[in-house]
Amino acid sequence: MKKIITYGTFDLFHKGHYNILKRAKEYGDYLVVGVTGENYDVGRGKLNVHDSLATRIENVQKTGFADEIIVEEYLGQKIDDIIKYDIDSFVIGDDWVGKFDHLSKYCNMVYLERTKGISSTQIREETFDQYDVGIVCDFVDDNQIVKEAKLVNGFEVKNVYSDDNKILNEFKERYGVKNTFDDYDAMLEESDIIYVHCATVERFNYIQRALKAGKHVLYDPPAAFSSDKLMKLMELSKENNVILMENTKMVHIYVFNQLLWMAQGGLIGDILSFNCSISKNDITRSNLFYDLGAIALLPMLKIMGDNYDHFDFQVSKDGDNIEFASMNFVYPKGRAIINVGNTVRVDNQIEIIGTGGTIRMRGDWWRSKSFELHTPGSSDVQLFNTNFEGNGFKYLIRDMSRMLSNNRIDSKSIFEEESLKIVEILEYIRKERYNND
Ligand code: C2G
Repeated sequence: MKKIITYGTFDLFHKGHYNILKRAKEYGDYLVVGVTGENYDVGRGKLNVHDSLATRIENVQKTGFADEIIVEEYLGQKIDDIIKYDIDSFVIGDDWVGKFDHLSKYCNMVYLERTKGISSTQIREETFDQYDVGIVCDFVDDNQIVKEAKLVNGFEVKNVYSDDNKILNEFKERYGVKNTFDDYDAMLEESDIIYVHCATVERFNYIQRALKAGKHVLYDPPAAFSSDKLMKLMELSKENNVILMENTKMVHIYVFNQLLWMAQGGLIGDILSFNCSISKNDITRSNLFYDLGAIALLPMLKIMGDNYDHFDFQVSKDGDNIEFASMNFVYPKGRAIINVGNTVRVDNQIEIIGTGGTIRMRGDWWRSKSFELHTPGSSDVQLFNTNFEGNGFKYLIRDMSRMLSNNRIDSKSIFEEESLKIVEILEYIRKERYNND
């Protein structure tokens, strides 16, 4: 009996998929079809898959060509499958030609001609709503959203606004964005979603105008220096029935949810200490302390909650610039220390010490792919990780895209209470600092 295997995502099942399965079956006597699992797709950066795994399997099954359907769950599984199912030939479309030649050590490799004129990508473009994103930006670096948005169904960063023409030209050249605007209202008209990615003091105004124009907004936190202003923006988003979402990539990355699960689920016992450090040396960005502080306070509030008894802080300044700040939160049963360095460098790290273990996230933890779990009495360090390229922006956009397709503006991806608390803390520091000046 000649056994054949083929693989695919089989999203939005179409004639091309049908044809390849038919020909794969005709190639032998017994056909095994591997359908990609959701984690596997996410890991290989394919975030635009629409149908659930169950639907995709069902569609393959309905063709009647598959004798056995399996789920492809990890990189390298193809080799294990060929051996396990005693496969004679591996069949796949010629869009993959040459890519699987290394498998010819294990079985016969067959690339069949792809059906022309149809693809899942094309169906997605025709079927789903398209969202044009416009960026408000006053610096050219750090705009990975342009690349990452392309990986999510229907999202494209098409427009950029700045009041500085030099920035507009450089931006267009570097990221290949279609339209540049020096008139914000004109960009609002041409965009469905606005990403406010500019100096802290300017954000409130741009966000407010976008919400009033009925546009969805993504913004770098903090949106403002006062919780009253943030509340006003939240109300405005509800009145206009549009999304107001913070750019906090971390909470959209899979590995952070694993960490939360462990910490909140008591898997490291009672939490005694939460330490978080963040630094970035960029004197060109004024108020960087508030931006970094906002990023660092979110994991603290998520893990420790907001029921601290009191907090205090110390800042070290160079002129108007906060070069280093240390915030100290005393909780009923533990303590959290947040160190933020601007021109003073601190090692980026999160360390959570519990009665039953310690969790450590090293390096740029806000876009981290891994964390370590140290358990008392064991010299083994368990590593939890996830694989992705880029800085994780695509996961945030994917969550936003889900909210849009489910017609929800009040998703669990939006952390209103935490955002307000963070602005309150930063506002307090800002006021105290000025009072003491
Ligand atoms: N295909 C085809 N004609 C098309 C479109 C797709 O013959 N017009 C074939 C592909 O060549 C592939 C199969 O249909 O053999 C499944 O395609 P996808 O669902 O796009 O799968 P893909 O994401 O390419 O995954 O491990 C996963 C596999 O490597 C392939």
